[in-house]
Amino acid sequence: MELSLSILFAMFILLISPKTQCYSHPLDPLTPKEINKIKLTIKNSKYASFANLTFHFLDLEEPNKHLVLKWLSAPARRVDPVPSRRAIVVVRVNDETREFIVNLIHGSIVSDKVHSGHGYPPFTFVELLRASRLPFADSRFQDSIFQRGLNLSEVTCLPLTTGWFGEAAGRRVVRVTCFYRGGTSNIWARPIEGISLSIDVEALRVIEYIDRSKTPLPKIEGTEFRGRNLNEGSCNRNGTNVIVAGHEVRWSNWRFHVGFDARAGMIISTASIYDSTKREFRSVLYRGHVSETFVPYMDPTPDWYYRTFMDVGEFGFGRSANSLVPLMDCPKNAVYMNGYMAGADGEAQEVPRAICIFETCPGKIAWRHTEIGTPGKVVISGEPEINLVVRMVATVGNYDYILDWEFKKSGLINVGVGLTGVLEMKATEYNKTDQIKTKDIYGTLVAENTIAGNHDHFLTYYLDLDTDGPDNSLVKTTLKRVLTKNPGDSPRKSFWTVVKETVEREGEARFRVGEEPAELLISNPKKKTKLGNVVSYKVVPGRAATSLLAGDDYPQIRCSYTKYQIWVTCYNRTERWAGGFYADRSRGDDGLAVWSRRNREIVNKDLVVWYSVGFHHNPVQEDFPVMPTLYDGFELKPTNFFERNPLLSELNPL
Ligand SMILES: *[C@@H]1O[C@H](CO)[C@@H](O)[C@H](O)[C@H]1NC(C)=O
Ligand SMILES: *[C@@H]1O[C@H](CO)[C@@H](O)[C@H](O)[C@H]1NC(C)=O
Ligand SMILES: *[C@@H]1O[C@H](CO)[C@@H](O)[C@H](O)[C@H]1NC(C)=O
Ligand SMILES: *[C@@H]1O[C@H](CO)[C@@H](O)[C@H](O)[C@H]1NC(C)=O
Ligand SMILES: CC(=O)N[C@H]1CO[C@H](CO)[C@@H](O)[C@@H]1O
Ligand SMILES: [Cu+2]
Repeated sequence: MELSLSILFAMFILLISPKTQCYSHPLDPLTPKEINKIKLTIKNSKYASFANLTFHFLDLEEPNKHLVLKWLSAPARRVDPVPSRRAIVVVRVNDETREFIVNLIHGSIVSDKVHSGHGYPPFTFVELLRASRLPFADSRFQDSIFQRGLNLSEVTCLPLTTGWFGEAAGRRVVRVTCFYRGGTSNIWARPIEGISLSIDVEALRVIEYIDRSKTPLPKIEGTEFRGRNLNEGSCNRNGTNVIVAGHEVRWSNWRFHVGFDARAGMIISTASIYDSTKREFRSVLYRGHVSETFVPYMDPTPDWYYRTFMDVGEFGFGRSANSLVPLMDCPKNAVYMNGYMAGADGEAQEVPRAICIFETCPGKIAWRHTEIGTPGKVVISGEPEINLVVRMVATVGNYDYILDWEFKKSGLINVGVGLTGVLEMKATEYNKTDQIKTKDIYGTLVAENTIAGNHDHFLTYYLDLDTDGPDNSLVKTTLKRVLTKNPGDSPRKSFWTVVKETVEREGEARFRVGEEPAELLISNPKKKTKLGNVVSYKVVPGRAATSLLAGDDYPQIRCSYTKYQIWVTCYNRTERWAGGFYADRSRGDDGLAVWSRRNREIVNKDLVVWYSVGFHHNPVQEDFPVMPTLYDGFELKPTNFFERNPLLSELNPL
């Protein structure tokens, strides 16, 4: 009796499980089980016989936003099935790029089409690994190394993407450049200058071999950067104030979802903040993540001109995510989240501790006041800042990008980028600047025989802000100087006033930071405070940096959006990757600048803000052999969103 009951029970579970299968959030990233199911769905399709099918992109298809918002607002959302669960998959098969949509509930292919436009999907690690090994089997390369008196076993070769420079025909090619370790762990410091190989990653063939010069190898002394001890983070709070349930995070007055995928890396979704006056959560950000990066080097010479990387689209920030090191990358109170993605074979891969979440006490004052105006009394009140940080670190070749989302109880979100790691370096005959005979060395002599090249970094964020609801307008508030007209009226000759203007179309919604004294608000025209001010969030920019390249320079054609730091467009589920979906060898016919050119109306619409954190990097000697972290970022700041300072309110919404 007992036995048969339990068997019945087990059958019951089996029967009901497909139907009641539910996820804790519709934007949850794909699970390893789902990734493997997708792999099987495609491997069992008519492509079963193609042994060389490789997976290049595999991500949750973003569900329709209105369904997600409906699901979120339903009281029974923990048990309701999610609206849909579909994946976008891009493979290379039979010399073609194929795009699939896979229905995860039914395990079926919903659509299957060939990508016929320009550009290619990201490279897989397997392809890059194979390409970087290929030179070692090439006798010309062996000779070049031998002639330089170097040992082949001490050489490391690394594949670089090649960009696009007007060629008509396309091919999936990487350029391989090599370095001499000879005992150092800082391989980037000892480039074997002058050797350049172009490799067709699909045919796995060297299609061009050049050995140009015998520039000396930079010496090993001073290149090592290991040996520092780990220091504990200074903030010793024990993290019990953070609640992480699945991918959802609750902390203080904030609630948001943290996702991960191979391309964007960390993704913040459905962030809302509790308003203790209204006694409800109010939406702030529907989705935010790094959308593309652009890193052009400023060296036009043959082995360097093509270095114009788009790391997110060509490799992927998630694919480059580190397993964070406790106490070095994150303080001891951090909680961790794993990341999952598909390998080249479609099989699920885990990145343990891809994201960390921790409370931090930055030693700043959140607010304070000393009041001596009350007779016989001194009133002092205030509180220290305690914030919540969500972090990941992507290492793309030589560079390490630290990506932080810092949430504050005041409603402010600080999005920070830290650049560290090792510079991209070039060997030279010069040991001192006074030996330099050429007009330009395209960088700085950072060590003997070593030039670190000038370059830019642009990290473009996708920010689907939903200020108190999806329908928003972009309001530009400009500070205008007013001259007092009648000399008799006031001893003052001038003052400034605020002129507000709603931006009507995408064509006018692109801005350079610092060009004029203006602030950009994402306002909800239907929501006002009790006093009548329009509920808004402000985009507070960081340092000003736009691309200085000529508009018709090929890398600039591919990343033309970097001419402006801030863009606002209409929300469109498919418009997420600023440099275009197929970034490798792209030609600028997809992406932010193209979408904006449609000049859609943006008044009282669902809007997306694109913000590029930019750095012009002229390296200095302190950046050698490893760079002290360089920080920048921007803020999203509540602006007449609350009735008053939210720090004074009762916080606990739970
Ligand atoms: C190459 O290896 C040999 C044997 O280990 C060593 O003696 C020699 O110094 C190496 N040459 C260079 C340039 O590192
Ligand atoms: C965390 O810190 C609080 C206050 O210092 C303490 O009461 C609590 O026991 C600590 N919890 C853990 C898990 O260490
Ligand atoms: C640069 O230094 C190397 C040794 O590090 C030496 O062999 C070479 O002669 C020097 N070059 C010049 C131009 O001084
Ligand atoms: C959404 O974006 C895609 C790609 O840019 C475009 O083809 C489509 O027309 C857009 N849809 C709307 C409603 O604008
Ligand atoms: C079945 C098939 O085409 N296999 C090929 C896949 O690619 C590798 C590397 O190019 C070849 O060695 C296999 O023969
Ligand atoms: Cu740099």
